[in-house]
Amino acid sequence: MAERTGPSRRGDVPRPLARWSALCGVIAGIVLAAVAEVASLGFGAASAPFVAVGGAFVDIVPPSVKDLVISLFGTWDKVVLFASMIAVYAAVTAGIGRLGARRRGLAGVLLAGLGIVAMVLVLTRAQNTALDVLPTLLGTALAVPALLWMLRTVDGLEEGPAPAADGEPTRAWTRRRALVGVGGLGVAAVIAAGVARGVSASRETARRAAQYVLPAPRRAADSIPAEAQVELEGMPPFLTPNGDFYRIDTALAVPRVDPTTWELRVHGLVEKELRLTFEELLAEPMIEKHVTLTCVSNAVGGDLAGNATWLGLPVATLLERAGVKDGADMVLSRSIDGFTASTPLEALTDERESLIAVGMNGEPLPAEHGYPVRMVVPGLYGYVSATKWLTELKVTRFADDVAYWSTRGWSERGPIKIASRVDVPRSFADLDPDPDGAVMLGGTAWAQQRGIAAVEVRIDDGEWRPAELGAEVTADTWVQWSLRWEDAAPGEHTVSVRATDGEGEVQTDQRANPAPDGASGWHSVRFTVT
Ligand SMILES: Nc1nc2c(c(=O)[nH]1)N[C@H]1C(S)=C(S)[C@@H](COP(=O)(O)O)O[C@H]1N2
Ligand SMILES: [Mo]
Repeated sequence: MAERTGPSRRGDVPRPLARWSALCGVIAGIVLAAVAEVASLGFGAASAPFVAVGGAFVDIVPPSVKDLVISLFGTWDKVVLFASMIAVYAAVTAGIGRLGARRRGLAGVLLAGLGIVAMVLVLTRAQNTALDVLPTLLGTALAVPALLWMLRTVDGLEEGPAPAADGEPTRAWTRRRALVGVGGLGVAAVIAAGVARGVSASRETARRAAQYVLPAPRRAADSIPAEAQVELEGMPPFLTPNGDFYRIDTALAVPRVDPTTWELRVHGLVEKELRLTFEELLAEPMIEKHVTLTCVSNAVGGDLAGNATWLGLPVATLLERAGVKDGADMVLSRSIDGFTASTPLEALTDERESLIAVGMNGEPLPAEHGYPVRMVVPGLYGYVSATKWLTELKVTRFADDVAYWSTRGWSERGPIKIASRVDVPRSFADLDPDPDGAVMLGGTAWAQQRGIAAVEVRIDDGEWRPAELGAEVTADTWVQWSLRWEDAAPGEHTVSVRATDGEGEVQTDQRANPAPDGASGWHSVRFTVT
């Protein structure tokens, strides 16, 4: 075999041994993660080390990185994060293993150190208790001896020429046995980790299916007229189905909140502190509203916006009951996972009727969207208002408290900017004109709280033409638009769109990035008329 002929040396470790040792490091890393994954099934979802390390990473990355990742990968951000973490983890553990070819003890110490770092990060997660370090501790406690054993085994492979003596295993035999042992351990660990992930995913699904009966609203939302939906292939549905609703949050494991033990605490600058159980909340008079949520990270033309019918209790009801003290100007809402949002007090007490929501499109909130209770505040970006897995409302002042994203470079207030986008055609699509030589264009526009008064469309460098608007349902929902372009000339074109809100403000063409307070600029799409 080639690797046996001339031992090409790096340091004094033969290259094949270096490769074997690196592989041992990677497998020991997998053992650590797999044991911890399996053990974490008996603990909280955020006790799995990858989830905790990823969560800590999300909390410390600068906003520009978050912005970049979301603009590149949208709601795939979490998949990208996990894939990068696995790549980094494989590289680090390979390095540890490689080092172990010469210094076995040091490799063991480094791997243990890696486990300890993960344990510290597990402890920093808001949902975790001290017990949640146990899965990682167990994983580390098994991975270190496994690493030492593997390193010893592969080292034996390189120890001098070992001609087969009588009754002595041949070199080939030893090699095969080592390969089976080390490889088998790796395969078993991968399978165990996969099964554990699968079990925790199916638990998620089972939990999602756990339903309770939502109370009937004391005041139902207006029914949505058919004309709200522009009938054009490729247009999004006016109401976004729960399964298609964009999801943006810092939670790598969806927090598991048990409604039977859930409690909402209202405190801070109030006359009387309140505590409300889930049962008590469901007994409150609920109302229903159509509201379009939008993420501040949404790029021009992006799809981080969704429209749903929400069922909930007006936040104002609780604030009134608690009695807000003079001087308060903000409510800091807190999630079970430690996320916080700073919402101006007036947005929770004025006529927009912000909700403590329990229902989304006629169903209990899906786990990803805040089960069992979240906030829905018309007119403000999600990061300053739409706290999911809500547990606490602290009445306070902007001068005294800072929310999660505001400490990471985002604006402390986040009113939603006017936005409009082209949904049909998609970029670089080919459009066939109809028999009369026309093509249909369509899209969506929103300016929550002000409403959309007009949408204009420009083709190439032509005049702005008024688009036809679908029925406006409320000022807090998006509006669909369409334009029939007569005499569409064959060839390449660019369509641009801009909206005017209910207060007469025309959407600016001034380009701004999402950070620190939302993107602006006109959306354009290039397409070809065939
Ligand atoms: N607990 C918690 N709530 C959160 C967030 C979060 O990271 N954690 N993200 C907010 C942001 S930035 C947005 S845009 C909305 C998105 O809500 P959705 O995922 O239901 O669409 O949730 C908000 N609520
Ligand atoms: Mo967001």
